[in-house]
Amino acid sequence: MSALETAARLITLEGGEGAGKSTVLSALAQALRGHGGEVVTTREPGGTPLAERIRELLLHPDNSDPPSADTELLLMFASRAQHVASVVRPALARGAWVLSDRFTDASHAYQGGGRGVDRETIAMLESRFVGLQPGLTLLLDVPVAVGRARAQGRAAPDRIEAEADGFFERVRTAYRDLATAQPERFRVIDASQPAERVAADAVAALDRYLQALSQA
Ligand code: Z5A
Repeated sequence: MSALETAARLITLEGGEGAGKSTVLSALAQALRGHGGEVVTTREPGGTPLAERIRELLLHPDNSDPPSADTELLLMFASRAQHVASVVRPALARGAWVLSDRFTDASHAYQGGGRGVDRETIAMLESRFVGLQPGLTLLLDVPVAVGRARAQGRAAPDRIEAEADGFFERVRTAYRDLATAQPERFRVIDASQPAERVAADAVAALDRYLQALSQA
């Protein structure tokens, strides 16, 4: 991890299913725009036309030939490599803020925690094909049952959403372990609160981060 460059203007949102990332993202984007400058909102897997096509492969519910854990990991990183090269790095280079709904921490949590891929393999891919980490990561933490109940209104679960509760419990544990290991980068938000409260806590954490940056 130490070989990664920290990009202060890269801010990421993480959390389990139904944590409310999409809901919070717009509040954060609005707050960031209030501070001036360009704000690029994006997501993973996806964020470019090619990466969005890889996303479709990853999430397609047809399980007749499901990807192995390694294939899933490599597709996540193929999508991310394209996203970093085409969107994230160019935006950072022109001085924009980049606000991403998920980034590499999701691979540590889902492919590492959820699927059991070893940490060293993921760290190697991160170091080789990403090379940077966010200055701030907001982890929207919610009990699995609460998040899954929120997401239940959807027409049909995608391939990963169709996983059992045990998978999502491992994902949640992995995310919390990442946050504990890197307290300088992570802020954990209690996402079991009402949506307005979650958004307000996220915006307050962002404001504190911006304040600290301006004094650095
Ligand atoms: N994945 C991976 O495995 N490895 C990787 O490296 C990456 C991703 C990058 C797609 O990601 C999948 O890819 C995801 C992880 C995996 N699989 N799963 N599960 P995604 O981020 O696009 O998909 P998602 O996690 O399934 O998103 P989501 O369920 O839509 O989560 P969300 O954006 O956090 O939730 P939301 O859309 O804002 O809210 C969901 C519903 O809850 C909605 O009806 C809201 O109105 C409601 N909501 C939101 N907040 C609240 C509160 N506070 N109270 C009550 N109701 C709320």
